Amino acid sequence: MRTPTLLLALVSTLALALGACDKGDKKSAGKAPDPQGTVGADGVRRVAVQAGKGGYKPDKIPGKPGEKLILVFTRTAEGECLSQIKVGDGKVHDLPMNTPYEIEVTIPPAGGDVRFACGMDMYSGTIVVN
Ligand SMILES: [Cu+2]
Repeated sequence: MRTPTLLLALVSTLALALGACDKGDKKSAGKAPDPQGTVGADGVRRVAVQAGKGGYKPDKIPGKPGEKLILVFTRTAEGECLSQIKVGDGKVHDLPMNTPYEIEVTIPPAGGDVRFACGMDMYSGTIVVN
C-alpha cells in the first residue's frame, strides 16, 4: 500500500520541478534573496525585499531607466522603525507584519538611482540604475 503513494509523491515532485524549469526559474529554492527577482506572467519584474532586523535584504537592486517593477516587501521585525516605508519620492506606506506588500516603482526614464527607506530614514536600500 505504501509503494503507490510514494510513487505518486515522486511523480508530483518531478512535475513540480519541471514546471519550475519552464518558468525559467533556474535557481534552487534557497532562501537568499535574489536582487534580480523574477519576471511574472504579466511581464513585470518582482523583487522580494525583507525588512527585518538590520535593515533591508537585498539593499541593492539592479534596475533600468524607465523600467516598471514591483518591490514586494515583507516585514519580519517588530518596531516603529520598519513599519513604514517610502520608495523614491512616493507616499509613505504602512508595512504589515509577515505579509508580502507590493509597491510599484517606475524608474525615471532619465535614470538615476531610486532610494527606499524606513519611516525614520534609518534603514535604506537602493535600486541601482545604470
Ligand atoms: Cu527607521
